[in-house]
Amino acid sequence: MSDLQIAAGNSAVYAGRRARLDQLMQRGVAVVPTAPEQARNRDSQYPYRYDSYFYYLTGFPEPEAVLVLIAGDNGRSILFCRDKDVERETWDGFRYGLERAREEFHFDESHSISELDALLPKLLADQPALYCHLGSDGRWDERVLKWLNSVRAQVRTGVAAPAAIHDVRALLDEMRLIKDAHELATMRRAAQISTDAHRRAMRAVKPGRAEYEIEAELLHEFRRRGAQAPAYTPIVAGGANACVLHYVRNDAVLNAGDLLLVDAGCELDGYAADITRAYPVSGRFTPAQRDVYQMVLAAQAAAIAAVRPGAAWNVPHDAALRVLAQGLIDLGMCEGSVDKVIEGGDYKRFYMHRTGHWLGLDVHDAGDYKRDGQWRELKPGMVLTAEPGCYIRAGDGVPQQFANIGIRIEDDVLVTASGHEVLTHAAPKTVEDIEALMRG
Ligand SMILES: [Mn+2]
Repeated sequence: MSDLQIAAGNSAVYAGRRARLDQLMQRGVAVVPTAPEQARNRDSQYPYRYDSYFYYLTGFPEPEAVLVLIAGDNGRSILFCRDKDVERETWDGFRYGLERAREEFHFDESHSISELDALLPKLLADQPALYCHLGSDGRWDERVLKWLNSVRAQVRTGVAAPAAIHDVRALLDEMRLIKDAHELATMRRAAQISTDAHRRAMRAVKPGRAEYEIEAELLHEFRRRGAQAPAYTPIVAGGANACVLHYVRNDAVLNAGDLLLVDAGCELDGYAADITRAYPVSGRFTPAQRDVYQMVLAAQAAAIAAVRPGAAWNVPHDAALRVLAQGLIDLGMCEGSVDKVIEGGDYKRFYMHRTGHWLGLDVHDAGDYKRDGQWRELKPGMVLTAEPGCYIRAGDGVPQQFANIGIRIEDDVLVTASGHEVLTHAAPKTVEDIEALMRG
């Protein structure tokens, strides 16, 4: 399908989300801009990526666009976007233009983006509330304040300015937290492409290859299958590099006997997959690598088993942590009881991050983890990662056979009515499955 067909086919989904936001706002105006284009250097731009909130409500992929949603009396959805421009389209490609954008994306009105500053004060007049987001882009904040001041300047003519300003993200975060059928279908496809990319990477690994060669295999599979980009910079980390949590240089040579940690997922139609696997460069785990690996795998199994409706957010993390603490004691890297290792924080030398995050349009997706000071409850339709790890640096005074073992095992887990579904199960993760794939 072409981009045009995809957009047209799904516009009812986006219109439905706008209607839900309408209901949540009841009365007032929401203003949601897409992301600006970003210069890379001189005449080069970074590949364009729309704003996730804007895209969630519109499906509209072009830069220089703003959604204005009026709830309540005279409610309607308005898109401000770029005009048709034959000259620019010759250089940069197709633009929807006002008419076509309105029709295909089911808006009630469309206006040129060049009219935004002139029209916004009129649209805000006599509205009780403005829903927008402030505080992430200073120039945007300034524009919003100008519109508000321009309405306030007309107060003596009988026009009322919005009395309340709300963060529209608070409403949208809650909506985005529960994935709808369209989102889940997209995330399943993103997961499938990404698991296949990991299988491809596993088959390509051998001593003497460079980390970037493995990265190339991942990117090749993402793109070959129609994913637009990696959802984040892939981490391809051999040996000691795996103990650097955000290692992205990916330029070292893979050595026989080392482990390779690969954290990579694609972005498909806006949605991320996020998968980590660790496997031996030579195709077989050493006994020490296997011991640590089995510990992390057991911790991940405990975390995944704890994902079910009604469980608090921290329950999977705590479950993984208990398994890791016991494992570190058994391997002689921590001392004392499980409770002592956890309460004293001794495990943090080897496990310094948490066990997961929300996943969706953003890799670290929208949504609070606590409400009123309490970890929030999991509900069907939420998607989170389960990603315990263990990172043993050579300088940590550990037995030699454990030095430079860095392992993280990460899957994407959907909360279902009866428990959970692992969206990324097709990427091998048992010792036997990994070694068998690498042999083949
Ligand atoms: Mn992750």
